[in-house]
Amino acid sequence: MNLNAPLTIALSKGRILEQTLPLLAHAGIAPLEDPETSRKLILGTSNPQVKFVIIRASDVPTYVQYGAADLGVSGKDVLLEHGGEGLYEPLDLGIARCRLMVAGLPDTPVPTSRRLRIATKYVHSAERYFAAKGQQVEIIKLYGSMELAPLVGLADLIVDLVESGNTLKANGLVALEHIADISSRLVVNKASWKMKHESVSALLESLREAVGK
Ligand code: PRT
Ligand code: MG
Repeated sequence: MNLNAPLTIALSKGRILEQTLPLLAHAGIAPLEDPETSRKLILGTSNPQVKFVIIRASDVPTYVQYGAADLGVSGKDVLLEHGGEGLYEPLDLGIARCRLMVAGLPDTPVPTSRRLRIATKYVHSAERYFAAKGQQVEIIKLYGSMELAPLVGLADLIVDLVESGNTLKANGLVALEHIADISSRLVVNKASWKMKHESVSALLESLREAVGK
């Protein structure tokens, strides 16, 4: 692919990188080093106009919002928390699919003397979900291992991502309510969309083809 402007793409290690690389390969873009093992945070690619920045999944929208990357790949769960300011979200890549769910121990009693406690990394999504149901809850922000919270009495319920359900099952928890279907999206900085439109749309069209829609 001939690009007339340089493009920086923000990606995170793990399942997003793994599942995005085949799509980028369709556009003739392959990293010059293995991003999973390299310690470099900026990687060149087979297209001299394209480089990758390798960052935390939850930081991708921020890099793209501020134009430190022109494009990125981000889970819808992360975008819902970020709010999507300064970004376009032109393509659902259909990868890293899972569901955002409410989960808990089977037969969780509804507390009568206090509000229901919800442990989650997804504070905004959880707040919105329970507010829409008219339910007053107390949100407890955690950064990981949400499944532990109901087991040790930190929270009544959790809001977390569920893929196979194995993590819930291994901890004696059950999925109770479905909040949203999640997949990863291509995000584009709004200024790059305008200023580098030819290059951005060439890449977008190639990815759209790779995704098959
Ligand atoms: O690095 P940082 O902590 O910021 O991000 P991260 O650790 O969340 O990154 P990563 O690579 O784990 O996840 C990146 C994205 O993948 C997420 O933002 C989601 O959009 C998507 N994704 C898809 C998932 C899952 N499936 C998933 N199963 N992210 C996390 N999980 C976890 C989930 O939180 C739970 O602990 O896997 C566990 C459940 O899996 P099952 O199969 O046991 O149900
Ligand atoms: Mg993780």
